[in-house]
Amino acid sequence: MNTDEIYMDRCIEIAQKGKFHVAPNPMVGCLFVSNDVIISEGYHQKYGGSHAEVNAYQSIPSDIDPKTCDVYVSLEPCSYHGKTPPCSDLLIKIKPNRVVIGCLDPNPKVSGAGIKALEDAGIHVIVGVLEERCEQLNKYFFKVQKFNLPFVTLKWAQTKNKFMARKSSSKESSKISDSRNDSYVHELRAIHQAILVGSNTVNTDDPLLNVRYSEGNDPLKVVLSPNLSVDCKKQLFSVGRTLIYNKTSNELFDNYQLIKIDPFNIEGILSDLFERGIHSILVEGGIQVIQSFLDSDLWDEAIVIESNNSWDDGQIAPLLNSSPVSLKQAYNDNITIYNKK
Ligand code: AOF
Ligand code: ZN
Repeated sequence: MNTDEIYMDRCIEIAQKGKFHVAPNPMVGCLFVSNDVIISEGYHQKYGGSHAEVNAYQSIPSDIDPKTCDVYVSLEPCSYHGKTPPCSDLLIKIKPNRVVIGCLDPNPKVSGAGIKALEDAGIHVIVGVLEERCEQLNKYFFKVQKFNLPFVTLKWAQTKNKFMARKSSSKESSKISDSRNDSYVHELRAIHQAILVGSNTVNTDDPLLNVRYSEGNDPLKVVLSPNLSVDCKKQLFSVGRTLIYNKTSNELFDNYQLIKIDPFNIEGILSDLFERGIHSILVEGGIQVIQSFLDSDLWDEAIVIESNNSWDDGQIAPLLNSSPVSLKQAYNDNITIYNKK
């Protein structure tokens, strides 16, 4: 890595400290560097709170002139008044030596306008340092800004011989993944704004779908139940809020809401969730629901947790025809991540 990349790598690292609190905003990290020394660091900590550039600027020691600094920031500085004022105005006021940017902000309200404002003010700007990693850091945000649809992560566990669930008549335990990976799964729940399952999963497993083994907030719960066969007495309905997508009814209850989608299809459901401000969804099953996302081609990433034990029979997991982008061993499981394309 060259010097600019080393500093950008640090921006990416500190940006991630905001991962449980900034959604649907992006995670952003920023450094002020002078004479090859990091003078201050800042990251976007909380949705609605000040941006990375402001936080970094505010921690510059009083004996340092920010004009002498190079500013590193993982996302193009914003150029419009949102919940906070434009970071490009702050940087123009400081007029640092250079501004080094990881990637463009895909938000149509910014999208190059932040860079233009800095350049028009005579600031030396460099764009595209560790660009792919900076974009990947905010893959949910990029998907939403470009396509007006939420980012969809499919997640399931399968045995070594590819069974994902027991036969419906079976009384045997259906737990597949190593319990030591529960914190990983719960972190996945916490970094998505919604968690989605089908009515069979609710009726059969009676899951809570909340975050218990990780830091972070509980996602909004979403149940697909085209014929309203879901049992609303199950425990997930006793806490938080749940949306039930179905073919026939719109109705509001204390803890859940029925939402009619006609014709009932994944695209209609995702558009409705997007309209409700949901930008990332973790699909946790079961087989039919995951298969319907695969069939409609409306998914972005699949995370498959494969245990090293086998079952005699069961229901076969979906088959993916994408190549894996990463594979890691975690306790007794292998976790493989696939991208749609
Ligand atoms: C930055 N630095 O740290 C972040 C940026 O409503 P606001 O004011 O919080 O603005 C949100 C938008 O600002 C968000 O959609 C994205 O375009 C940009 N995020 N920009 O310069 C930051 N988090
Ligand atoms: Zn900003």
